[in-house]
Amino acid sequence: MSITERKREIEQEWSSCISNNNNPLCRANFPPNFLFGVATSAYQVEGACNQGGRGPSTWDAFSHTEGKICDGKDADIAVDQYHRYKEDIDLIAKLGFGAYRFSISWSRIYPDGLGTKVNDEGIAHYNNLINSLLEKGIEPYVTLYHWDLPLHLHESLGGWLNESIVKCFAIYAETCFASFGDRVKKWITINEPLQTAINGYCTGVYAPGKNENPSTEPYLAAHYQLLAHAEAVSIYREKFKEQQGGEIGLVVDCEWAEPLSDNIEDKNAAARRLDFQLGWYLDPIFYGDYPESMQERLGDSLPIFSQKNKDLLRNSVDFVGLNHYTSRFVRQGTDKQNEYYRVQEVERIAECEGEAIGPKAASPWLYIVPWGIQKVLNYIAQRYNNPPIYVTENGMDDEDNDVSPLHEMLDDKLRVSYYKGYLTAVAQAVKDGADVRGYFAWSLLDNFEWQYGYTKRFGLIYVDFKNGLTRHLKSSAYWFVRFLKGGEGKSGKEE
Ligand code: PNW
Repeated sequence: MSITERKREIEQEWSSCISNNNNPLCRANFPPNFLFGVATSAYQVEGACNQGGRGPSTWDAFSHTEGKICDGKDADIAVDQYHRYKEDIDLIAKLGFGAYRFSISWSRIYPDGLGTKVNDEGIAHYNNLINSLLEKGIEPYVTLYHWDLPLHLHESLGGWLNESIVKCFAIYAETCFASFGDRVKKWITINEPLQTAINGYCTGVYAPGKNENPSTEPYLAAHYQLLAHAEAVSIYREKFKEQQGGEIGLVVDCEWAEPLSDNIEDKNAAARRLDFQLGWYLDPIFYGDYPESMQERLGDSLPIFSQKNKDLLRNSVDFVGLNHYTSRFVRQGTDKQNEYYRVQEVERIAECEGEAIGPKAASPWLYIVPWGIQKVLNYIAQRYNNPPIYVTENGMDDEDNDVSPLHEMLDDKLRVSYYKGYLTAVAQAVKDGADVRGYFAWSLLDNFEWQYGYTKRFGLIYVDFKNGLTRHLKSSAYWFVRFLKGGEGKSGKEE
């Protein structure tokens, strides 16, 4: 079947499903207690890399290595949220969001990661951030690890490839629970362990940039991230949960994999693709081991869980965090792109014979496919017995551009339509019965987009990097203001 035919089929299904429901999209399409927030991560926004006693992270070293970041930039200053957090919190409040998902920089708490001496200035910074959020009625959702590993842990132990990192993470997590848990009620251990495993240890496009052992290291790095997650959760539940009354989860990411045709090879390929993204992390947590398809294909390259590991992992989430941006058609085939796809024996298709799965955003991997998020949410609900889910990231990027005047850059019509489409699909998944409790837009503001530096802009708020990092609301920010107030959220900037 051609991509054009398959796409037409799905889009017909999708539009009839939407037109059967109350349009246009508005806040009232979601349950009254459904939470809306915005998200960022420490390395991408904080800056102040040598201030406040922070130790270096693997991302500092990586971004300072020539050729790793496409515009040659780093996040030494980023958008300077370390100093401007009050201004940014005022903006979150002005937009009307009820929650802010941010991450703690591990090397601000323990500069060398070893967990011997805590950095009080780091603790003080996050206390200020958390207290300022609470003063404005904004709930903190705190990620402990969003990719910025203390450099010393990489250099001395080999980072995520060494089992002793589990203990280091546990000490760091415990310090955070003890210091902030009286006020933080939602914890996320690790952000997207998949991206760390693949981009950090297979393709090497993320820190620490390893690609020498692509058929083994990603699986080790994933294994120790899972064990570190489970250890932190067990500490939280044993020592803090009863008194503090919070919840803890893991954030996974998944592009939807839609079989290109109804034939069994393509359906199996799509199922494997989901196993190699989601099942890799969620099967050990909900079912006690890696998916069978991974065990079969990876053999000895896939580490083995001891009975003790399995017991610790089992049910180690109070909620699932899902980061979702895009989708692909999938068929059985040999994708030569890298070892990770080769072993899955899947071919991912975004464009074929001039037809794409959806309109393109700026990042080469990001196609706009609103129906995909409904399918991922329903898939998680079905496969894992309907756990509580938060969409912890969703959004799209525009290309940075030196030519267009500011007012044009601010009028981000495509982003408004992205959010309308994806939120419609989330509301639909809720109606289908998925237990989705909240949704976080990525991102509050333009920031350091990893290997793309500052060339990609994901923000609801524009950051003017040439004029003192001033913040300017985009049309999408105004759209959220109206949507969150309960209006219809028509596009454009009318206020
Ligand atoms: C997420 N993919 O990463 C991260 O959590 C954010 O820090 C990041 O800024 C955001 O998405 C936008 O990129 C992803 O290729 C990166 O499918 C790449 C993919 C998915 C998620």
